[in-house]
Amino acid sequence: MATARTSRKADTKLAEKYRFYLRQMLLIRRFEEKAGEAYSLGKIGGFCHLYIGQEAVGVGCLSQLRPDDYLTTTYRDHGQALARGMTARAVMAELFGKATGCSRGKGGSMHLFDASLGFLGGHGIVGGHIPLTAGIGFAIKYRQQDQVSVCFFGEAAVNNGAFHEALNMAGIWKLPCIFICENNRYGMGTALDRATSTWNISERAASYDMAREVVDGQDLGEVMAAMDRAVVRARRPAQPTLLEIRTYRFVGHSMSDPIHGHYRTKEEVEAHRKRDPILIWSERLKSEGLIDDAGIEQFDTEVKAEVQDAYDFADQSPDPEPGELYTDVYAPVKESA
Ligand SMILES: Cc1ncc(C[n+]2csc(CCOP(=O)(O)OP(=O)(O)O)c2C)c(N)n1
Ligand SMILES: [Mg+2]
Repeated sequence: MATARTSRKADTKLAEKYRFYLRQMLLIRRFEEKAGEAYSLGKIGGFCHLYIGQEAVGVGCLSQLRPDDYLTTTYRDHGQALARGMTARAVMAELFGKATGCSRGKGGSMHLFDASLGFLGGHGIVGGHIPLTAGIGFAIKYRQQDQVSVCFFGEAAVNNGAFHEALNMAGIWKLPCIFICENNRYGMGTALDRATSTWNISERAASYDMAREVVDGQDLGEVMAAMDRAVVRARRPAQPTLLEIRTYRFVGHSMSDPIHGHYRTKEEVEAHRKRDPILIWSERLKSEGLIDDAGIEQFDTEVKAEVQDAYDFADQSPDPEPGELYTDVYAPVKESA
């Protein structure tokens, strides 16, 4: 993990970071389990797409960004919001549609947003946000800055013209963009529901002038390394990248979709669960002597408490005032006197 030449101090810092990433993945897992529970109890309305199984993608990619970088994502956005530093309270309250949520209760699960974190949504239209990412990249380049513009989307988005237009322009204009395809093998509601390993997203983008990598999305170390390379390429002078990160969601597409039995078998899901990103990273840290079972247990206890606190906070928070229908969610919140 650390080379023999790195100092003991640097080693400790790295170890702390690696443990923190494990904690973040655990936080996302427990948060999503609680969100599923809250949905079943009728606390959350509308759609709710969980990130269980894909945690290493969000945590690994966002671990390589600076605070002033930007990202956009899909409706499957809770995990990335937490990994970017949004509090569990702000996310859970948004899921509950409460005034204390990150979008003041007006966005819900699919529209998490926090400009102060460069987290520019949470978008419900498949592929619709990919051109926004190119636009953000263009703005960065126009202002001669060195941030990067990152975008997460599912593999079904490559059937959408917006994907091709955005990647083409990003390649031509050399925009500081990183397009992250979370290839979880299923895009519900598309004609390709049953297609699995034949999907090769990277090859479908072969004509665009950018770097492309295929990455094992269950291995946090692999995700971090690929994202590190992409970020180095994207900062000035910019070269865009398409990362096809292969992963798997362990639960249904949304709360109305069964885990298995409809378009995938129980055996298939069980086989993928063996490559749980949290287990893989835990084993790696244990084998490096960076954590033990008691340490992992302690993280789990902490994040469960954090998630319970978020749930209670969301449950007890007020609904938005009716007058909020006429206000701009992106306008700064007025300080109360
Ligand atoms: C333009 C558009 N068409 C259809 C839908 C309905 N829809 C919602 S999610 C989804 C599947 C997307 O799958 P994928 O991009 O692989 O992401 P995943 O859900 O697997 O994370 C579809 C077709 C939509 N939201 N937007
Ligand atoms: Mg998919």
